[in-house]
This record gives sequence, structure tokens and C-alpha cells, in this order.
Amino acid sequence: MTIPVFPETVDSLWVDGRLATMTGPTRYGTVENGALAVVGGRIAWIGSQAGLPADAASRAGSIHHLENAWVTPGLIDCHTHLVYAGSRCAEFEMRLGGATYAQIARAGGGIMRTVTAVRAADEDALYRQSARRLKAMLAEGVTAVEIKSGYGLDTRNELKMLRVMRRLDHNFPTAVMPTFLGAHALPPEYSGRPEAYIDLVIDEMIPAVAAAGLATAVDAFCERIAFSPAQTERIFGAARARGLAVKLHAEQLSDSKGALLAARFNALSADHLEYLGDDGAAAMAEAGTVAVLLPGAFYFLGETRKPPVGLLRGHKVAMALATDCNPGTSPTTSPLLMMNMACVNFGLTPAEALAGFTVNAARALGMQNRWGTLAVGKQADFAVWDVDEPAELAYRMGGNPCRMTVIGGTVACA
Ligand code: DI6
Ligand code: FE
Repeated sequence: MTIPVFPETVDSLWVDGRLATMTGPTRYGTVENGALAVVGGRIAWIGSQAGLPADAASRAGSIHHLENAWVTPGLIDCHTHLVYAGSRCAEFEMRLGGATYAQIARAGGGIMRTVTAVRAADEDALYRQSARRLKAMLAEGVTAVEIKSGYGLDTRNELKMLRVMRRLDHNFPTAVMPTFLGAHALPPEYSGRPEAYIDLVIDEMIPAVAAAGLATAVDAFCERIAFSPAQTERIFGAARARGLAVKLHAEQLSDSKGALLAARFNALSADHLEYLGDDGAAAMAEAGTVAVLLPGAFYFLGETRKPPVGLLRGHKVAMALATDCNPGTSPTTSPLLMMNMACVNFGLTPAEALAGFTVNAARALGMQNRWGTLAVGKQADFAVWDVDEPAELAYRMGGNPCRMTVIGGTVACA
């Protein structure tokens, strides 16, 4: 590591920290007795405190003593459906009684129940319900979150969801990356006419979303109970033509070969992946497509088929983790709980789990130049934790040891 030059003046100086930079050869990229300095919202200097110039304090606008707390990059939740209305508690009880997620979906429940609630909710109500969830995430160290539409399923309501995301982005310090997921489920008014719905997505929704600048990426649910690879391919083509990135819900309930398709389109990520095969993993590695694992959905649906972590490691596919925050399969706002579940149920190491919510999550959003590690030039987004070692973040089941969340060098939540 080259030692950065300490700037003449800095906006803020953070000292007495134990830094898990998530860079370099060691698991956490640890710097004990670390310090970092912020200029213009970015990390301008980071390293061992011993390397600070003697007059560093007098060159800083403000000094923050971290009292030996651990500092990690801000957590990035790269796959959520956080904007929604209502709950699906009744379906939870039905599943506890033996019904499956697919059965409930086929009977008109599932995603459609939330679509009905979202269509009925006005924009303010949708905003208020969603803001509560984002607030909880911010308090747990989340500095950036991806949110998908997909509970509107008509142009007006998809745009409504995306506008709520834009409002969240404006009103919260946490950055919101909006993804258009029009191809989440077939709305009842198009029952039996999936191609006509795909036409609507391609001819009307994607152009409207792109024209309004309301999304940076397009996602689809490629699954037997949702859309086929051929239909997904049409959507990806339209997204790419508008300059939007693509990503995919793939191989959650069956090996539909969605990951292969995602890789062929250089998707940012393919997500879920419980049924991913060797061909899909190899293609993802080749394309640099990140594997986003969603341990909350696996847990909440009582799935038994685990994503092939060994295969992903073998092919050196970067693994990210996310909450999948949604009312049907993962009603959670807790990245730390997901880290615990990923370790216990998927066999990730705590270091892999933390990488999954930092450096690899940034890659899954195409934001690795700005987010995901503590390094000079990166945005000064970090979380300060009352833990004795970073593995403790994955060890606990519940509870929130986040002392403060810092975004752009400013305390956003404490
Ligand atoms: N996969 C999921 O896990 C969520 N969407 C998807 O395509 C579930 C959405 C829901 O059940 O409301
Ligand atoms: Fe999802």
C-alpha cells in the first residue's frame, strides 16, 4: 500500500479506530490504531495513526474519537423490494399450515396481494411505510440500498413506486439505487397473455422509466412461476437499448438457466441462485456477474436447496449478500441477521459475509469505484460498531451494535 499524502487541511479527522477496510490481502484488511480523514465527502487519507503528521489535528475542521471501535465500510444492501404496502402475515400463517409459496402464488396470493395493496396506496402512504424500513436500515449501518419496483405492474403504479424511491433518496442520507422490475409477475389483467404484458413492459414502461430517469437498472423474475428465459431476453434487450444495466432473479426455485442468460448480457448480478449449475457459475465468472445470495428468503420459505457456495468460490464468482427486504419471502431490514444466516445456513465465513455487504455489494451495483471499501478516493461512508472483532457482526442473532452511520463524512445516524 502506498502511503497517501495528508492534505493541507481536511474537513474531518477520525482517530482511534480499528479499521476493517475490506481491501488488500488480509481477510478484513485490518488497520489497528487507524485513522482516516475526509475531504469533500471522500476519504482523503487512511492508515495507521502513527503515520499521521504531527499537526494533523490542527489541520482538521473536526476531530472524532472512535474509542477503539471497529469501523467498516458502510453496508450496502444490493437487492431489496423495500417499497411496498401492507404485509403478508396471513400467508405466513398459511405456509405454516402447509401451503407452499408457489401454491399461494398460483391461487392469486403472493406477489399479487402486494400489488393490490400498492395500487390502492397513494404515494404518500407508500412513502411513509417504506421510510420506516429505510430508517431501520440506516440505523444498522446501511449507507446505500438498491430498491426494486415490481408491485405496480402497470405503468402508472410502477412509476409511482419509482418516484417513492426518488423521494427516499432525496430525504434520507442513504443512497437509493432504483431498479425497474416490471417483469416481476404477470398482472391479472394480462392473465394468459404474457407476451402482451412483455410488450407493455418493453414498449411503454421501460421507455417511460428511462425518459424520467427513474431507474438505473432493469431486473426480471426468471422462473417457472414468473417469466421464461426467452421473455427475460426480450426485456434485457430493451433495457440495454436504453442504456440501463440489467440484473436477474435467477435459479431461485428451479434451474431455469437464467444465470447463463444474465451472464450473456453482462448483468451486474444474478440473484438467489439456489439451483445454479456449474455452467451458470462458469458463465458468471467469465462475465464478472456478481452472485447475490439471499439467505432471508431461503430461511423464510423453509427452502432446503442451498446456493452452491463451493461452486461459486471455485469459479471465483464474487458473492454479495442482501436482505431481499420484501413482504412475502424476506420481511427483514437487517443485514446483520442476513450475515448470520449466510454463515450458519450457507457456510460463508464471517469475512465473506461482511464482504458480501460491502465490497462485493458495491460491485453488484456497479458502484465499486465509489463504495464498498475504506480507501483513498472512496466516498466516506462507514459504520462504527461496538464489537470486539469484525466476525462478531455475523455472530450475533439480532440486536444492533451499530454506534453510528457516517455518510459522505457526516454522521447520518447515531
Ligand atoms: N423473488 C423474491 O424473493 C421476491 N421477488 C422475487 O422475485 C418475493 C416477492 C414477494 O413475494 O412479494
Ligand atoms: Fe427479490
